[in-house]
Amino acid sequence: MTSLHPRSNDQLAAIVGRLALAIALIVAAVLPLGYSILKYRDLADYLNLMAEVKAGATARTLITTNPELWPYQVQRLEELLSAEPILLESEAANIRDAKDNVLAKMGRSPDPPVLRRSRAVHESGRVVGRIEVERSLRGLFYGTAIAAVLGLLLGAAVFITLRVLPLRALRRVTGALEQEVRQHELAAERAEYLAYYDSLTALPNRSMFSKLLNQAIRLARRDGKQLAVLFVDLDRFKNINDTLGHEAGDLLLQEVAKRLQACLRESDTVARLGGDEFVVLLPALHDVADVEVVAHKILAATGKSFVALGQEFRVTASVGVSTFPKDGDDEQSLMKNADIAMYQAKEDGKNHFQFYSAQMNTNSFERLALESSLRRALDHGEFQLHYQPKIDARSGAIVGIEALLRWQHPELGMVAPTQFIPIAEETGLIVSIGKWVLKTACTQNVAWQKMGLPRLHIAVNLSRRQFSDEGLLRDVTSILEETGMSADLLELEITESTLMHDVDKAISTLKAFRDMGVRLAIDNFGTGYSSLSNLEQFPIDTIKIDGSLIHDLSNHAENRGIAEAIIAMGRNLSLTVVAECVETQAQADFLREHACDEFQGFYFSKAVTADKFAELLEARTTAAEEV
Ligand SMILES: Nc1nc2c(ncn2[C@@H]2O[C@H](COP(=O)(O)OP(=O)(O)OP(=O)(O)O)[C@@H](O)[C@H]2O)c(=O)[nH]1
Ligand SMILES: [Mg+2]
Repeated sequence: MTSLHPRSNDQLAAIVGRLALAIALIVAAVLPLGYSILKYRDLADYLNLMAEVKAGATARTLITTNPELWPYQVQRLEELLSAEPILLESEAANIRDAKDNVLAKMGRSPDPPVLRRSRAVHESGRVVGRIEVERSLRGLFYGTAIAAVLGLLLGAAVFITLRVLPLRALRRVTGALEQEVRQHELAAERAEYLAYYDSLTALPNRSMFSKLLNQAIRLARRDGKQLAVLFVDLDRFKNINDTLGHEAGDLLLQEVAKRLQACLRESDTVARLGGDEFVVLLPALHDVADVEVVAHKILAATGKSFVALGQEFRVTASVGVSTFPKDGDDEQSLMKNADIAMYQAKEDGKNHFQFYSAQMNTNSFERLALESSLRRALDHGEFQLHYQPKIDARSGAIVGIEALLRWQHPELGMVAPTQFIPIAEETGLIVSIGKWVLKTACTQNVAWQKMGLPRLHIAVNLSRRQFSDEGLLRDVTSILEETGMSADLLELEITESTLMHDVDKAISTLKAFRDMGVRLAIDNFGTGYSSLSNLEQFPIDTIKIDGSLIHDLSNHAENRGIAEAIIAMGRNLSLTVVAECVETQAQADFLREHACDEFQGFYFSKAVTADKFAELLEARTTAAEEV
């Protein structure tokens, strides 16, 4: 296909033209030349014949005549000549004697140039004279001239035919081929478009962005300039798809694409990486402060309301920024770090922008490492449960247990739950980890009872994801069956924020547990989600005052007020009120004074292993018996 270059077409046309000219010239030359050669030959043959005939006739006459007398017989000779075929006007015939003198002549001397042919006349074996026939060549010249004109005309016709027709055919063929080539080019352009552009928004895609970014990095490096990469991800975009449908989601993405383009300069690039994720390149930055201006513009542009399918709604975006050369000097690190910064912006509450910092990377590396080892932790038996006693505020006896998850990482040592629970929650691993916790706690409690230790209820924490997991009720039921622990010995602790997430669903789940006989506690109570008044609607047995309130009891009158109110209300609702994180005598005294039911905290005991807990329980039981 590439051989159909316009230049090669021109070359072909030139060759055809030259060939046509050569053939036309040959035709133009051959016609007069052929004519003149043939005519000349005819003429020469004719003159030869004439001379022959006349010579024969003359010789016959001479047989009866004495050549010596010839000069006197001119009359007779002329008669001889004219007795032969009539000469044309342009022809003449002569009789010459042996000395070449003209003896007799017939006809007017023809106009020059003249073609002559002669024959010797013999007499008794001796040449006695010659017969000469001549003819003017002018006729031949005129004929040749006419043939030349005709030749030229024919040559011209040949030239035109040979030159125009093949070119027209060539043009037809090349036209068809060019069309085919064009179609191929269009298909190639389309393929290139699909390879480098996003079909939904018509923005450049990841591959195109990668090219542009690499180019911009090279230029910035050469010119000693900076550049910025901004990752833009819409916040809670899934909600839009879920509530308004995928089609509205698509319209929104298209609108966001337009708005992003509109708030950028022509030299900037915006691309769609996929889903609700866009990326912006600000090349050749003079000042990093300019990035903030653009980031604000992006947030403002996405934050304005949208109308889709007749409904008005809003979305926000989170933006992460990395700059060259500070945060990375190649495509990969700039993209990764902008992504990390964007993640951080999401973590920090979304709807804002965040510049990358090296600290984030450490966090995300750690996070990544934790995530992958967390996946193996269950199979490798790296989880343990520690048990913390709940103490009766008045008697000081152990009246309950809380099972607390610990992760003994093979390299990192003990990993705090605050570090890994959010990851387990996000990755969904929490569901299987949660089942393990439940089963282990129940098994352990049953084992202690078999050892003759008191019958205590054991509390297990449920995370938000576990609580909303469809299989939770089924799992709890089967674990109780498997381990043989009585349902009334199990207490499930759910945080206040989990309950408030979807109140109706929470109430129905809690009721189902209540029907099974399982106890329910609200954990971390008092951190501000629910008002005390709506506590009534939840079928619960226990509220646990959040540790942060207890911690600041002595310094904050406000906290003391809240704690007092919680305890009072708990009593009103006949709930058991447990104070978490009790660490000092003063805290214990205050709580006891206000009739808090149970304590948990370092003041009595930290969370310990199963063996230690058994010892603790045994010691307390013995002490109580002795009293
Ligand atoms: N309508 C539409 N939705 C898409 C498209 N591609 C991906 N999505 C959806 O976009 C959502 C992107 O999810 P995320 O950005 O991870 O989640 P999010 O809901 O925006 O939450 P955050 O970003 O964490 O605030 C997913 O629900 C995808 O199903 C698309 O082409 N059209
Ligand atoms: Mg998103």
